[in-house]
Amino acid sequence: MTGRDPALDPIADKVARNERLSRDDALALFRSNDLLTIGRLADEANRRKNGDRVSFAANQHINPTNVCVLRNTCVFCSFARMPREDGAYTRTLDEVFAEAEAARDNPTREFHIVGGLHPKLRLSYYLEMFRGLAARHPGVHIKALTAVEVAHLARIEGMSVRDVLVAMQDAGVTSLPGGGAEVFSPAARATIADKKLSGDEWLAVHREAHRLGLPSNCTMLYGHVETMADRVDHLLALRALQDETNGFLTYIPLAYHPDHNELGETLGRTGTATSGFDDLKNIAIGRLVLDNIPHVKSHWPMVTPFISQVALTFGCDDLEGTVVFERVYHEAGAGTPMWLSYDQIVQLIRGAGKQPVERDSLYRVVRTFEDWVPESSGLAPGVRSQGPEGPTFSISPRLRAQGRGGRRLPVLSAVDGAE
Ligand code: V47
Repeated sequence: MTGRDPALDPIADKVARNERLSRDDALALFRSNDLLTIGRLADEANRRKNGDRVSFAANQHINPTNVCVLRNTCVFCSFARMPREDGAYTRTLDEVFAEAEAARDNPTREFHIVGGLHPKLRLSYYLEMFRGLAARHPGVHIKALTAVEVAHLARIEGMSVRDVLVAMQDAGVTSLPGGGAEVFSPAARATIADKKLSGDEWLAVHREAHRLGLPSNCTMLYGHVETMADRVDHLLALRALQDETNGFLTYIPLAYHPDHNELGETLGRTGTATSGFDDLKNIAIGRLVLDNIPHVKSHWPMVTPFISQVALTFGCDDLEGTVVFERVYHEAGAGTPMWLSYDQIVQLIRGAGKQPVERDSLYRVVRTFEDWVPESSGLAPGVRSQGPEGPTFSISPRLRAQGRGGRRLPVLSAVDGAE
């Protein structure tokens, strides 16, 4: 239905009383098209936690390799390559350190490091990378390795997940990114992420990290083959772990991009994107259901800076940062910029009538902007007007979406991802 949805009335009462929403409430929200009510309720819940503040980090994404043992089976990803496939790359440590030089003499506070599951790169490569980055950029947090990368390293090293996390922490990692949390339901996973971590395994890595005092982010990939019930169960699993550990900092809904991957071709969705309507719903419902996670982040490279700006009145209080060069979604067809300048982000937040707050990886305040006037150049001191250039900062998308020679992808018949 469209227009005002009476099914949301009891949920509005619960939000007003600051009461936890049930599974049925969450389903009713996903099934409703009353976007303005959903957004208003999420805005109410967000204001209670975060007021008018909207945070962002000046960050730089680094993807050390795109070679991935899941290239043939993880059918929604466009980033992975076989070792000898066109476009495959693995950076030497010196190349990573050279790329990280883009963080010098500007406000960068976070390296966001994720990549493929390389069959041969050992834990020592990553530990040396973290130590080298920490020594060269002592003011920059290292947010590194998704749960699936941590589990892969544990497997090839014959170590426990806990010991890998302890080694990462000793080498300077201060938090974990939220990726690799593909919808947890076995049915969706059978289609999109054969052989990848199960939901329970993903949660177990984050549980272990939280116990060690390493906070992390959590995500949900949406807009592919998942059902509304899958979305709800995914959010409830994140909420349950947060009740147990309180280690999640922020929740980030990840909008599926269908270009140059097998799933996108099979679904006939190449060249499309999730709808702005669904992007805003996912932000808002995430805010409403995840009542125990302090922040909800909108990832502008996936949903556009415009939707991210609107999301700030739909329950979102955190924006992905400067990024400096985004590969994962741009390989999958995202038409957004590869980076935004610090000033563009501040202006985006101000343009929504909110108070920008620059934060570090752990959500500690770095800077507020009460007296801030953009320089005549439009840029704050130390902020580049251009993104970095050179071969490291360019992308050539895959030539072949398919990883598996001619086998048919078991796409579910009961797809209500777009309902
Ligand atoms: O794990 C892969 C997703 C994730 C596609 O913690 C795709 O602050 C959409 O971890 N379409 C990696 N999504 C990114 C990630 C992340 C991103 C932003 C912020 C944070 C954070 C973490 O990207 C993967 C996977 O879930 N992904 N392929 C695709 N075609």
